[in-house]
Amino acid sequence: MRIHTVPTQPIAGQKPGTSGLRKKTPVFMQPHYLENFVQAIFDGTGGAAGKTYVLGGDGRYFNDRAAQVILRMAAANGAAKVIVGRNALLSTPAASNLIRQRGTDGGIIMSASHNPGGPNEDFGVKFNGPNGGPASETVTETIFAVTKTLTEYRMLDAQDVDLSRLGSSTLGAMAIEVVDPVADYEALMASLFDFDKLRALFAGGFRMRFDAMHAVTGPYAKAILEGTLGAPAGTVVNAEPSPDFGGGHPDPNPIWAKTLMDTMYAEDAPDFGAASDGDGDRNMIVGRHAYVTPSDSLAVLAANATLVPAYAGGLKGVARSMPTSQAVDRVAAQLGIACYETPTGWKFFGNLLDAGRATLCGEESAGTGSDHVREKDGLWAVLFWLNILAERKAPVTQVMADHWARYGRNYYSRHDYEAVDSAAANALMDAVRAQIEGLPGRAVAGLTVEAADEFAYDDPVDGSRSEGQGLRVMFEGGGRLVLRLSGTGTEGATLRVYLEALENDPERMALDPQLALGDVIAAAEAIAGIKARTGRGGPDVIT
Ligand code: VG1
Ligand code: CO
Repeated sequence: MRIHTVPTQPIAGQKPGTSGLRKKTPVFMQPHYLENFVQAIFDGTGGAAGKTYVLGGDGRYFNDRAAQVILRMAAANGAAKVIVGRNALLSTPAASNLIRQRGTDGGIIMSASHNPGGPNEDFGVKFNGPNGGPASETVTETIFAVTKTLTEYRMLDAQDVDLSRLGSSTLGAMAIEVVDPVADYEALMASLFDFDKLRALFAGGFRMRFDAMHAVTGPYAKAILEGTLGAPAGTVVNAEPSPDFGGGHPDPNPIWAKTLMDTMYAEDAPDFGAASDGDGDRNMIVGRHAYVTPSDSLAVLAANATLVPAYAGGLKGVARSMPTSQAVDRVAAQLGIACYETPTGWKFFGNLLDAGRATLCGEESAGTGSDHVREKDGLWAVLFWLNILAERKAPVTQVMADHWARYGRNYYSRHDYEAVDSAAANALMDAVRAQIEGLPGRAVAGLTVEAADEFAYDDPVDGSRSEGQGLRVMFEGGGRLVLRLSGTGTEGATLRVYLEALENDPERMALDPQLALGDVIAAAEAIAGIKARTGRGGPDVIT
């Protein structure tokens, strides 16, 4: 088998966003596109020689082909070994776990997460470091810098590797081990949660629906919920991963998981509903007639953590991304533990988890996780909730009502304006940025601005600073408006408007969130002129 050195040229725009490099699939399939980026990953991290990696993806269109290319390139770059999920499948949290369990030098995850998949949809590649977490900003910037000067990449001349069979083989001088994608992950879950209690819960007639959205979590959820825990067959729906996610949008929110919402709000709704995204790191939690916002979910997990074996000794601290609601802050305050506020994206939690400063982390975008891996973890969050429900023997509505009665309620919603003209979106952000300094003290739509700034984060562990992480306006009384542009989209710009209002009146805990947020929504419009600047009548997605 020969190693070719293939001449190439830098390709513009290979700058990873919030979570890896994401582009339209045809862009990724262009000659040299994937190859350039993979070579930049190797070169930007000290070379692949002698290293061991984990490789897997969410099964979207081009996953299988990209895996073969990455394996041939790893071999040509002198990697010692690659551990691959069968059929090149691994959920993001399972990949993170394998990197850690096997002590590898990192891993490459092929996924565009919640973005749709298919020949004309999205593809993505992400590099995770030896701690199992997404590469830090510094590493990401180094990789990007390499893409701008690359002149060649290395490729082994070889046949495809059979990834459908478990076991060891070689590719040139490199070892390949094809592993069951579920086994190690399931063992990890069994070590964290009380599986006997969960089995007893299902044996007692507890009814659940898990919507895998035709994405990678299907096999995991089937094996664990229906297999090990004895939930009835049919509990997990849309469980077969498909290259285009059944033509859907594998984003677990009330819009894209509408069929699950309909089921959970029907007369004969099951006790508990959940969904996960393309690569299995996000989760949606719905009780019978009760959607739980991701921000509230994080707060509930923190408040009830000691009911779960893995966290029975208490939490070291919690962390949330800046736009995530402050519900978890109130829990942390009562528990007397630290609460960190980080920029959007899981890469910012890695240092806090590694340093033992935080145990639980979460994002408003339906990501929750803990120090068991270095990624957010959809099915883990679902099992966490089940463990809490099994202990408390109360429905989700009751758990939420108790929570709000004790901590108050942070009404919360995110309004997304998708595929907006990039220039218009940037102009909107510039216009708000220009007002920031003058906002404090001003009255807007019946609210008074207490403070306003552009969020910057100083990492308390390595001292690095990340600027330009979102514009925020804090109102008197605990309300908040945050504006930022998405870093995961592949078409135009996506404007995210995050809205929060704090309610402490026990009589006002069951309002429609959009109504409870009326003033903040009006203030957002008054400050940012969203309708006029985007040319849209309203948001495309409301979570
Ligand atoms: C979005 C979410 C962010 C999340 C990121 C990756 O980023 O807002 O919270 O970490 O996706 O999630 P952005 O830049 O589009 O707002 V996933 O499940 O795509 O790995
Ligand atoms: Co994801």
